[in-house]
Amino acid sequence: ATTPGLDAPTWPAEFAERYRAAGHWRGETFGQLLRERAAAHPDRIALVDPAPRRRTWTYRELDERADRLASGFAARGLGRGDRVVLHLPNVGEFVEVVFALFRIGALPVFALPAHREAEIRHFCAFTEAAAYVTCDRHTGWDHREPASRVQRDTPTLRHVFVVGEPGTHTALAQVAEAAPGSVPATCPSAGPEPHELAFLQLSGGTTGTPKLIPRTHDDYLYSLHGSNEICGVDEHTRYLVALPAAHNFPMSSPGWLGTLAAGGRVVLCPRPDPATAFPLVAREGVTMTGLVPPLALLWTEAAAGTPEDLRSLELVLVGGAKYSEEAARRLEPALGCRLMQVFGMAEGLVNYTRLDDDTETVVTTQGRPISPDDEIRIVDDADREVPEGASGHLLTRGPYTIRGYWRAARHNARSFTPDGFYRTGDLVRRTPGGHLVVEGRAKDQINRGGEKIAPEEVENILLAHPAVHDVSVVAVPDAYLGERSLAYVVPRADGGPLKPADLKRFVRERGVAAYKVPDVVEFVTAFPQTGVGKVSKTKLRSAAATAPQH
Ligand code: J2J
Repeated sequence: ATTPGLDAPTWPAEFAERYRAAGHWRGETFGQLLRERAAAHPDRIALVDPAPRRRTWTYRELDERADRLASGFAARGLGRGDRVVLHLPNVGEFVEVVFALFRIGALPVFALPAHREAEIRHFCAFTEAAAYVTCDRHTGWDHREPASRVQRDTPTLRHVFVVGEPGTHTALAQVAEAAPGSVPATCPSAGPEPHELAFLQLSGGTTGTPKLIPRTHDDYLYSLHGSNEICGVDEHTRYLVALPAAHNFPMSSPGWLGTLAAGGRVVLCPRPDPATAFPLVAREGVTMTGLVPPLALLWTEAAAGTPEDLRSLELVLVGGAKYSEEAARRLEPALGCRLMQVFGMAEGLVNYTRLDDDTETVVTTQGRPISPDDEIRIVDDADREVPEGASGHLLTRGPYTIRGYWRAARHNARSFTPDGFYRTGDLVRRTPGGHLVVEGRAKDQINRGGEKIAPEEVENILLAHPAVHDVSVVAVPDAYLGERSLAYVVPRADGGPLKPADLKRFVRERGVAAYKVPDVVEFVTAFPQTGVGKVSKTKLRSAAATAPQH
């Protein structure tokens, strides 16, 4: 089924009816949810942004700010269905803007703070974005000039809003400014319907450009309520957003949106390192957070020597990449809190270990699905079910897993089965207790400590270098990150001398996120081939894994 205006396949009517009848889809929108929370407990603190000076928002203030911004956006012609590329670090304005856009039915497109001009350019062009929201400077980067260049080249991009000093653009603060008497108490335009899109999330990606994931109010809210129940999120929860707020994990598992849905308190963390995060945990009484495995490792190691009081921490969720069993065993004693593993994906399906699981299950599995209506199939290369307990490709379908990417018909035919199962590209097995264990990956992707790299994207960049004849980018095991990226390069015979640093710089200068720059570049004369004359990534990966110098 495809809904007009949705630009993506959606759930067939019989599934939608089932999910509504089961009470999964409640017919609620994010705009309404915040309004209700604000009415129920207006003076409770919803949001804390600690840096550079501590700012707080009560539920009433957040609701009012979202309304003001929504009115300002609407006055500037933004409305239902318009795409708005959002490119902000963990600052309070991020949350304000998201709820303002939810309220007018405009769709945030969640760029990551690490993204640079090349990615932003693609998101704006591909989504035909009407606006781009960014900040003046972040981690030494000035975003305003790239924004001007992107706007110059993107005809649909009518607005650039900037948090901080706007330069030639519009200050976000000005959008929310009330011309006296002109701001209505509530947002003027009709809000979105619960079955409509709420936002576009980014896929980790296996192709040259990342695919966009269309999530609806109904389906995403269901995943939040489910996650809250499993993680015990309630009004006493204080959730630290250590990872980038735009990422699906800290947004929804249970994340800052889950915490707000439960009436809890969200504490934004500007950087996830222990030196920044631990004092915040202590000062703000943080009870819960979500970390990728390399950070969980850092936190575990730093806990012993810290003068900070971490006793408020109750639960740390770890996911995004495989967490080793021995690292998992050390977390609870070191941090004095519970561990939960989470295996999720922005496309939908999220698995958690449970609070009442025994330690063995928590440290050796990646959990089980949120919903009884999450359908799991584990299949072989020919899509036949493997024997129970054997490893195979994970396919999934359910009340919060998309049926197709946004405006990607050709790719959808490959990434989804005809009956609507999403091909996750993950290799898993199921334990007798029903938990999933992630055994590997069939998709061509590098998982660099939870940051996903599509080799094809990096290969395309390197192929544009005049001295490069051919290139293949693969993952190499790394003790800290889990995986790093290695680019095997066949230089052109007439290309002149070429050093690894030249190629790394070349990738960096294309204006892409730093995590995509190959960690290692190695020159070879030819690639191993598969039977059909294609480059064998399997052989390259095993060569990379066994070569001692990596
Ligand atoms: C192994 N691989 C994992 C895990 C994700 C919660 C948590 C994570 C994400 C996420 C998310 C893994 N062990 N515990 O969206 O809500 C790999 C798999 C998966 C891919 C999805 C959430 N947890 N992975 O990481 O969309 O390969 O979402 O298919 O970024 O990360 O990546 P992403």
